[in-house]
Amino acid sequence: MNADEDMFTNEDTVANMVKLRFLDEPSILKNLERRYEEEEIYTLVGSVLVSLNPFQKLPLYGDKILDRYSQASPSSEPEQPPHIWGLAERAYRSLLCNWSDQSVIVSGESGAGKTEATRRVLEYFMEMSRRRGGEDDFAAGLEGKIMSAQTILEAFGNAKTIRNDNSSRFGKWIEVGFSRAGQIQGAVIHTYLLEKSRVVSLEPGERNYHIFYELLQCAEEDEQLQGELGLGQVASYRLLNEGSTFTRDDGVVDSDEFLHVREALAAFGFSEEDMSRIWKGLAAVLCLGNLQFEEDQVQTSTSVQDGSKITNSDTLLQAAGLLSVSTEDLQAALLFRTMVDARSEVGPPAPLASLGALAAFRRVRWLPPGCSPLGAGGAPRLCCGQGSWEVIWQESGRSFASAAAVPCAPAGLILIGCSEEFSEWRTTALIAYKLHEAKDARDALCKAVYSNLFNLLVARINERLSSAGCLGETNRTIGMLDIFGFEMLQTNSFEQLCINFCNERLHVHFNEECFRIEMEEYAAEGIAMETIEYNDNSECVAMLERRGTGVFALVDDEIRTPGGSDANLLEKMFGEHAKGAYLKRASGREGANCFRIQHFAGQVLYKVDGLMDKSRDALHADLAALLSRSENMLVRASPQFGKAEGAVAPDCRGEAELELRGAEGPERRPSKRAPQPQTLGTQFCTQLRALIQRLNATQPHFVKCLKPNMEKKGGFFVAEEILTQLRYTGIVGLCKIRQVGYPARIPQDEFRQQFQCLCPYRKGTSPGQKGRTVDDLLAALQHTEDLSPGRWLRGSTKVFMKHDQLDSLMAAVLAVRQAACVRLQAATRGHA
Ligand code: AD9
Ligand code: MG
Repeated sequence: MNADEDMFTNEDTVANMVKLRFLDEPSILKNLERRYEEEEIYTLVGSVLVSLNPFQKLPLYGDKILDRYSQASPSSEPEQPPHIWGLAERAYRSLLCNWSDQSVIVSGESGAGKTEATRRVLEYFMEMSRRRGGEDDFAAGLEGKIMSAQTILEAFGNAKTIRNDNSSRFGKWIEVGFSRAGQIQGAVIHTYLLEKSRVVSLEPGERNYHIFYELLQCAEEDEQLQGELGLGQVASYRLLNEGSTFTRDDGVVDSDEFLHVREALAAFGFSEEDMSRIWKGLAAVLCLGNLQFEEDQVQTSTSVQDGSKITNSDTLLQAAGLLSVSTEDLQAALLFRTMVDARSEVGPPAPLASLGALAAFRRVRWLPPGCSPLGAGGAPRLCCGQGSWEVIWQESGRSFASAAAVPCAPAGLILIGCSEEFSEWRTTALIAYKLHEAKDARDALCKAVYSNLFNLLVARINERLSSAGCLGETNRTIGMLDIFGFEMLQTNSFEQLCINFCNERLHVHFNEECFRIEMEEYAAEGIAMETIEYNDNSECVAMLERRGTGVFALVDDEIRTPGGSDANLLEKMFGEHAKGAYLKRASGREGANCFRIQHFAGQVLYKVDGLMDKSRDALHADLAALLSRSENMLVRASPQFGKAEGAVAPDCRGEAELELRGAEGPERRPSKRAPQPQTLGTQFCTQLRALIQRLNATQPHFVKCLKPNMEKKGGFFVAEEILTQLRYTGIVGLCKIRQVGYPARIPQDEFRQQFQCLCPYRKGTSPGQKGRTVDDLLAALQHTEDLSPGRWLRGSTKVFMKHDQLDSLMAAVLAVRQAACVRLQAATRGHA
């Protein structure tokens, strides 16, 4: 009976599942379940670490345990039980020994333990850095700051959901730079797709972002803060009470956490004043969320329209105060939008008077000193750019753009595409928002303020964590990816499409690493292996991301199409992809507005409604302009912080294009006009491509987190739940390829050195004799039955073996050495 069989029949467990004799689903499940019962939450499949959430504190992470992993030599490593720190050590050692970039890729569903695992890995690197750091204050400061960054990101980017009390509502990739001495030199954090919709709507049992509750709980006991912000009870805010859940169940006290956030912000150089601006921004969001509207007939300078009005003017006043904008401006931006009327034909009014009036209206200098509107070069022109209006003028036959953008759209006449004679004019009109539009504008403003704040915090964190060149040529990096797991909800929309696309793409990367590379290695060694079937999902990824015809490209295309609609988009998708295997029409029962995608992890039904709006992620120019006029610099946050999220993207592309047509090749001084806003879908695809490119340039270390039960209960293992996750995380497939394959690979020279002691030499030859080939040795080892048929293969440069074959050879070597030792001792005694 071999060792594995022994383990299996003794109802023992194996720490590395490739050693299981039967690698079928029941055996994998049983192994994991038994280990879970024994509080062994970590198990390996080859080098991939499987981590089961214990939902309880286990004595797995003390200093002594860390020492065990940090001091383990590569040869003693297999004796250490699998552990997240074992994986961290492998990445760290690889970085230092091979001097190459590494990545730790953590995946799993919500609440499976990804963020905890990432935290442990970071903790390990920081400890290693500290141990090698001596008196280096800079590095010591960085280590503390990396932890502070986690505190800030979790407060602003995590929330209680049904599935996890501390659910990360954004994806993150943290890249840490190390010196040759193994010390941390800096870090950069990239964030992906903060869930903005949470700011304005909550499911039952869920909370908004932690920071709101932390702030409110602290303000209750802090008179000064209360006085500044004038906050009420948690339950009095619509944005917080929709989920009817106000507390966390995981024992974390919101007011304590607030103090940690303050300390962490201070560590990143936020002054008391800055913090006060942040709290005001948050209080403003809460206040805005409480604004109430009702239908109303409204009068503009040109017409009477069906619009709406705000019914709680005291809240409006408070919100404007907290946002540091004028009450009139806020009210106007929430009730009206300015529209350029492309069809109007208005004759040229007196140019000087009109331009002068516009300038006065906006109280900004819209021409640079010394340049008059009617200067020798020609006349100025107003253009709609990213949330603001700018002036283009000509001087000596050359075009220039204004250095300072004019921050608001004037209601009235706008001069566009003008020639020297001022012959082209368009009018703008104020359009009143209908009731639901006004509510949408309010919610859009809440989301924009919050996501701007989040992006700004990430930007500041990165500014302080990364020093020049910290991730550059002289250092190497370890990146850690903690990203949202696959989602299959009752109603799936744009967010799920992005999340599932991301998982689909990462699964391709995992497949490539584990399967294709494995097969390629056999091929390169001239070994014919039976093709191993695996769930290759790269076609599904191509269908989603292909330029021009991919699902995301079709969404963009429909957004750009005048009169584009959800229904048209659906037809475009079916026209392009329904003949393939991955996108199908939903059945009539499921709804005509739905489509299905066959993801690697299962079929998901998506609703097309709102897909375009969510990807467009537009904040109307008037609202963007309102924020840009705030006196609170954190609310005013530059759109550049919004790049990742497309935060301030004016809904005026058509108008901007129209108006820019006349501005041929203006030379910018400096250029202030931002490029055309990208859709959120395109931004995400670009980000993901960059991430994959980065991952491809690293040596990966995978952690697959599993959630043993949905009740978040300690010690409770639900086999069906685990089985589903085993399938879609690719663990079952991975086990199979490992079992079919030959995981131990030893270069031939090394093999000869290691194992030639096992073979008797022919008379007249010496052990070191060069003439002995690996084939001679292999033949001899077969003869002595140290090598068993079917447990090994000879490649062109390596010898491939099953794990049990390697184990038995190693055991034989050990026995030979021990025997030699005994002989030596006996001989020494004989001499004496
Ligand atoms: V989400 O996709 O962000 O919603 P994660 O990140 O996968 O999710 P998280 O790491 O937040 O899950 O873990 C959820 C909870 O499980 C934690 O708050 C802990 O209470 C618990 N957990 C996870 N891992 C461990 C562990 N190794 N030991 C003890 C753990 N508790
Ligand atoms: Mg998380």
